[in-house]
Amino acid sequence: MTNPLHDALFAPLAGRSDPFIVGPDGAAITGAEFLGMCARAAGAMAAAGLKPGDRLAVQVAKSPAALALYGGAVMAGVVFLPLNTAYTAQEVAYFLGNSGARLMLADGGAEATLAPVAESCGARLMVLDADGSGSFGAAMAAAAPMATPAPRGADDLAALLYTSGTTGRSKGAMLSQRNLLSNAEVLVGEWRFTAEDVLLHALPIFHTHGLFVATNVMLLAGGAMIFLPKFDLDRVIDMLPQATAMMGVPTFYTRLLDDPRLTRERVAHMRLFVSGSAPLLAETHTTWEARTGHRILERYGMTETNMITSNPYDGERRAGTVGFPLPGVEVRITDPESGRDLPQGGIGMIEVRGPNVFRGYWQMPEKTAAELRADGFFITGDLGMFDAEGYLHIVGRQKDLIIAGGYNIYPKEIELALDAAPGVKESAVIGVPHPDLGEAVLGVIVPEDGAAPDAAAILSGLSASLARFKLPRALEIVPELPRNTMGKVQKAALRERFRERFAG
Ligand code: MCA
Ligand code: AMP
Repeated sequence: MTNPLHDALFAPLAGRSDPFIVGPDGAAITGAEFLGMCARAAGAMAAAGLKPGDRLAVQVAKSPAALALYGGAVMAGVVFLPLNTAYTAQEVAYFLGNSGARLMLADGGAEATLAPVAESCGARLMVLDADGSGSFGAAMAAAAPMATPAPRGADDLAALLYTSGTTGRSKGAMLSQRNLLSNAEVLVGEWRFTAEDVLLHALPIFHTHGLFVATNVMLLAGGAMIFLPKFDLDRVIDMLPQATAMMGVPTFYTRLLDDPRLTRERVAHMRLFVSGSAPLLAETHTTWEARTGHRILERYGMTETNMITSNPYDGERRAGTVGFPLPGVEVRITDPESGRDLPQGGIGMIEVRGPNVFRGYWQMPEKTAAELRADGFFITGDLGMFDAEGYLHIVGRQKDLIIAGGYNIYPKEIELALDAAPGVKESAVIGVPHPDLGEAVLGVIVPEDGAAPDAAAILSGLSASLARFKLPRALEIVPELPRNTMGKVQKAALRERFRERFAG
């Protein structure tokens, strides 16, 4: 037995004396050096007692050393569980408890806060800072590099990525080696990535987009990455002339468009701009083309499915659509009530099947059964339709979800916290248009009789338990929530009423 993900993505680094990762300061790490870092990370994981199949939770700042943890986990056969660095200790406690992770790696600055959380969940806590220091950094330096990767099969788990749910409880999406590798292979081909490419990487590496789509594609293609700690407009503008491709969320593109330094000359040699994770406005697409001469390639994906559809590399990239199903991926549109296939042009539930589709939710068989049909199709919760030329249009979401700057925010979780706040009788949380983030979170609260809730105090109370990006950008106080005859809150009416709340 081999280890397919290691063999396809990481093993080829051994022969590379050219840069694989270039930092913002120009410091380069060759492919072979990066592989060495991965092998030492794998060695340190084994030395810490991790066995194949164990979960490793990681909440560390983006850095080459942090990325090497992913490679190390693949090599050691350990299931990689990356966490948003914005998550609070309370949120982390849920992920550790639910996943049963044996080891958690954190930034030094978070050690004191996370130590009791890790202890109560039975996980060991070690530190890896962005410069490679900390107790795990020391363990990596001391470890014997893992010489032979742990044997793994295509169906073995490579990663556990938590995605929130409509009930407010996060679910761990189990991603196998096959899920990740099949998608990387398809994307390299569809988007024509080669060893000549240099990807400007400014996405976080705790989500599918930055971790798997961007990194796996570059590993498989044998190219290089300019690796920025985060999306920093000045740095991105500076680095664009050295890259051939960039992958981003729509906010990257709107922020760049707002800057006069984005010119046709600056991106003249770029080969490809990819957008995903949230809807790219058709207006952004056309304005980008007018300013730069490039047509952004929009694609569609999900944590549970990796990438599903893509606009074509050759051929028309149609604004406002997410293109065609990727090779090997089946997409059907069904009636949300009956589950029956709809004829072409009908608007319904987007369902997906293929080697890219995950293996279910970690220890949640009922939730898996509710979203993954017996015939293998996954129910995305997105509503869409195919046009006459076969382009998929996403027209809405059946799931109650807000996407702000590419981060998913589930209203239920915030409503539960708001409902528990002093002076609040009930609440509704909605997403409304936002010029920078696409959508932003707005809380609508009904006060208890005679109460005058203090919005600032409520929001500061919420920040103890919820990551900052989930916090409502504003709270609106209303005497009552609009409800239909069944008593269900009419969020569409609220969204309409407050649609200008963050305008311009
Ligand atoms: C930061 N903040 C946010 C967001 N990001 N609030 C709402 N939504 C956000 N996305 C808040 C911070 O908490 C902070 O609040 C303030 O904004 C500024 O923080 P800062 O770190 O400076 O933020 P930024 O640099 O402006 O970040 C915005 C960003 C970033 C560049 C758009 O969010 C980003 O990189 N997003 C990419 C997300 C992504 O990779 N998604 C892929 C998911 P305060 O001022 O109160 O402290 S994978 C996926 O969806 C599927 C699979 C797919 O198809 O790809
Ligand atoms: P996540 O759960 O973080 O993986 O987010 C997946 C969701 O992001 C999908 O179900 C879609 O609602 C949304 N999404 C991803 N790409 C696009 C896109 N190009 N256009 C519209 N929505 C998108």
